[in-house]
Amino acid sequence: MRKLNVAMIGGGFMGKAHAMAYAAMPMFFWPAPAIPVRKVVVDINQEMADAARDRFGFEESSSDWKAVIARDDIDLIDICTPNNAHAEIAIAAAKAGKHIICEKPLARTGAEARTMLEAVQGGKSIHMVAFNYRRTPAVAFAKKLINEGRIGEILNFRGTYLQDWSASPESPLSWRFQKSVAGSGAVGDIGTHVIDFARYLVGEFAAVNAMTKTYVETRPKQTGGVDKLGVGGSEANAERGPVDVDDEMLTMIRFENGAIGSIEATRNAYGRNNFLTFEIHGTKGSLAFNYERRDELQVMFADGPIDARGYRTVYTGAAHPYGDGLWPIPALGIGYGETKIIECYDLCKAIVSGEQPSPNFEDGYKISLIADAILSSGETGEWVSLK
Ligand code: SOE
Repeated sequence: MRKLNVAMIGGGFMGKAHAMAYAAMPMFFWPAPAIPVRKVVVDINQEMADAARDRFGFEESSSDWKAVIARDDIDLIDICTPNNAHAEIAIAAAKAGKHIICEKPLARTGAEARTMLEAVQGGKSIHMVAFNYRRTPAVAFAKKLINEGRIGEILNFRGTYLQDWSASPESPLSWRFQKSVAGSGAVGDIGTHVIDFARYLVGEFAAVNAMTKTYVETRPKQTGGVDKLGVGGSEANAERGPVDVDDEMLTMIRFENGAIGSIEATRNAYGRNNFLTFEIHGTKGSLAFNYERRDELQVMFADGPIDARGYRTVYTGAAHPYGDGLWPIPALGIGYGETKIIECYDLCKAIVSGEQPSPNFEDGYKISLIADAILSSGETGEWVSLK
């Protein structure tokens, strides 16, 4: 069986998720398309790289990503760094002919994403952007029902991504609140996950009209280099620094196929945790999904009996997408880890087959353009066309 030597750059929250997926993927999907080998983990801080090696089961650690990319024995570069490092690493990896998986969003802006897309065009790299939530079996099942025409023509998409880890003004000023590092706030960090859903399930965006808002203008400076999500990552009475990204976005959408829709995203919604949802209305039925109940897809088919009209719950299991590799009984439980394991499976399949997976850098670029359009419309209040 083919082996793929992985170099993972960044050993934080995402590094943990990806390392776990490399180890677990062949346990779920067998025969595996390839066996990922956790070869080397990179962090600019050598001590953190050593700790990540031991914790995440890599053979080696390094603080020099350029030297790692230059190695002949590495097949796949996995970019789990903050957003400002994505482009430089991905472009170098593409030049070296490596396959690439890059955490989302692909880049800070559409222009930056374009440089990454151009770097892989015409080359031999397989490339993927880690919008993992579309790989939740219930979401892939929604896609299947839509493709089969089971809810007819799509009229409307209503999506949200609501979290509350930054609702407190005491939640520290991590890189996620700094435009120079993150590119944007809620728009890029979580709004892009819903944009990915909308493009995957409905189609291309024609135009957006948005509102954006920053609620918390300063935050206490973070202690330590590791990403902190929520209160507790700063010293008491720490000096405060400016936030220069959005806390909330709300956008209307016109799709190219005539459907309309909306997306709301914020990390300031007290009481919401990973409230990543969509509801889609079609001419023959409707679908609704909430990641906080990710084993379930709500389905409504309009040709059912009139006196039993309403949503019903389908629990995903062996009969649904990826069901042959996951757990044998519906509702045993799909988690964040499973979405990353499935992502790893699809990436390895793509590398072995030579066919680009989705979402790839072209999708990541288009999503970045939509994010730019939302931010620009948020400033002017005008519709922004994506044609
Ligand atoms: C923080 O909002 C975050 O970690 C996002 O960056 C991830 O993409 C999301 O999956 C979980 O929340």
